[in-house]
This record gives sequence, C-alpha cells and structure tokens, in this order.
Amino acid sequence: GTATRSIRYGRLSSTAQRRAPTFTHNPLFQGAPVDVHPEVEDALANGCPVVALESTIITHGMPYPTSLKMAQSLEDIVRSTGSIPATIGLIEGRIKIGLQPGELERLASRSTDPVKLSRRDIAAAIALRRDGGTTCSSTLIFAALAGIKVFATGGLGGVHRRGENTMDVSADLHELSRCPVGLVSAGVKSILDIGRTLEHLETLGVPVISYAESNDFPAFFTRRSGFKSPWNVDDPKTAARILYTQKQLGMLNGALFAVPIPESYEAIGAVLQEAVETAVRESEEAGVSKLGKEVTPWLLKRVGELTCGKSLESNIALVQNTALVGGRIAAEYAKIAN
Ligand code: PSU
Ligand code: MN
Repeated sequence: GTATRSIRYGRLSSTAQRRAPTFTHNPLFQGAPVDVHPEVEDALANGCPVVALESTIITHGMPYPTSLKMAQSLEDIVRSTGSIPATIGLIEGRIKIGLQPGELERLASRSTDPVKLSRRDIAAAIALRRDGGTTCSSTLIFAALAGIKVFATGGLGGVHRRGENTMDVSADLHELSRCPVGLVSAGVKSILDIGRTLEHLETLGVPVISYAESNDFPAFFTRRSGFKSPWNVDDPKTAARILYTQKQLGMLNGALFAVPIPESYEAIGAVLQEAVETAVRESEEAGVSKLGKEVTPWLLKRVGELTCGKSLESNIALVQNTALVGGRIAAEYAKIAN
C-alpha cells in the first residue's frame, strides 16, 4: 500500500515487541511530524537492512529531470543488495523517512520551492510547512532517529577553501560526530579543502575509512586526493563490524566510509578537476563565499556548466556506486545485529 501507517502506540506486532520499539512505536515521539514509509517501518521492525538516502542532492545538487532518474536509480540499486531504501525529505512540514514516488517527483521538480535543510533549518521549515531537501547533516539526524544505520550519498560537505578565514565549515561534519550512522560517500569534493576537512573530522572523533584496497582518501571525481585515511577496509562485513562495534560500546558518533569512484571514470576525473579549480576561482572573484548555504549549490552548478554536463555523469556513477556499497554494508550489519 502507499498510505503512510498512522503512528499509534499499542499496535505492536509480536516481532516489534521483542525488539526495542521502532521510532513509530516509541511513546517519546508520539505526534512528532515524522512519517515512516510502511515498507521502511516493516524493515526496521523486523531487523531488515535499510539504507538512508539524502534529498539535497535531488533538490539542489543536480538539474531536473536527471535528479529524479538518479534518485530512482539509487533506490533500485539499494534494493538489488537486499536492503530497503529510505529517501528522506520534507513534504509540507512533515519529515518523510522514505518518500513516495509522487513526493520524490515533487521535490525533484522543485515546484514547491524546497529549501535546503541543515540541522538549524529543520524546526523552522517544519513550523512553516515547507518542503525541503535534507543535506547529509539533517539526513544523518533523521536516519539516527529512525534507527537506520547506513546512509549512502555522493559527497559529504566539509571545510571550504579558505575556511580558516571564512569559517565556512559544513554542518555535516559535526553531525557525523553525534549521529551513530555509517555514511558512505565518494569522499569530499575538491571544491573543498580536503586536508582541513580530514583534520576537522579527526578533532571531532569521526573515524574515516577508505572502502578500498589502499587508504588513499578519494576526491569525489578522482580516486585519490593525495590525503590518506587512517583506516581502510575492502569488504562490507568488516565495514559493518566497525559500525556494530561502535554500537556495542555505546559510542554515539558515526563513521565515514569513503568509496573511490569506479576506475572507468578516473580519466575524465582529471578534466573535471580543472573545472572545479575554475569554478572555485570564479566563486572567489564573484564573492560567492558570502552566500552561506548557497555556496555549495553554486559551485556544483558551475562545475556542471563548465564541463557541459560531464561532471553530472561522473557524479551519478559515483553515487550509484556508494548506494551499492551502502546496501551491502547494511545487509551485513543486519546479519551481525540479529
Ligand atoms: N556535495 C555534492 N553534492 C551535493 C552536496 C554536496 O557533491 O549535493 C550537498 C549534500 O547534501 C551536502 C551538502 O550535505 O551539499 C553540504 O552543503 P554545505 O556545504 O552548505 O554544508
Ligand atoms: Mn557552508
């Protein structure tokens, strides 16, 4: 069915009763403006693997309708691993943990002018009944709330170039330090200061793990940034064991799994990298660094224009790859945890 299950206490299935209550059945959150998709709710109640997906990449990260097709493909890829996708977003002031197809289309088309939602924006956007795309930061919050352990996306935010002066540091980093979720991304884009981003994650106590044979930290469009991760694993079971160990120890922070873009996109990566440098230079000349939350969307759009859409193809390939890895890690986690 497509209707979202009503949230009511006291309707627990026998399986759900044996486990800790899911978000939907937790009396602490009765009446909260959150709707869990029935399929996601069933999966969570039964300990089946779920992968969270963000929606700012849909509303602000890619042009429509490519954004919609990309979002649908991620859900299909997650399903192919035996995990259930939960694309998270805000519709008319209600957090959706798992968007219905029509809601996905509505956000992607931007017909309702969806806002970009970081932690600071959540309550205001809900009170004003807005639509919104969730960044890594707010997706982490809602994934953690719902009990989802794995979240797949393309690029995590980070410390911007000259961040030591502008203090433009994405809220994504701090959120990873307080949401017990494994975030699977292709590293951070080189629009950012990758070295300082890794330093900041270290300070916050967030483990960074390259999901590869080496501990090279990937730079989104390219497989190597020149920086190293402290750890690397190359199988989903070990990755899942890291997350489970943190849970056993009651650690409330998340972890960053950095998956390099597939080899076949490595050659074009060097070309895209030049466009990134051009876009960053232009943004400095145009004073874009004063635009707050618009900085990242501006740079993403500009790189797309400068590369005649080539950056988009690579972006889709790398996020599809993280969805695949995320699905596999979630599946292994479910086996360990049950
Ligand atoms: N990087 C990308 N694509 C994106 C984003 C980052 O390559 O779509 C989005 C993600 O949702 C990320 C957010 O969480 O931008 C970070 O924005 P900011 O830098 O304003 O914190
Ligand atoms: Mn910022």
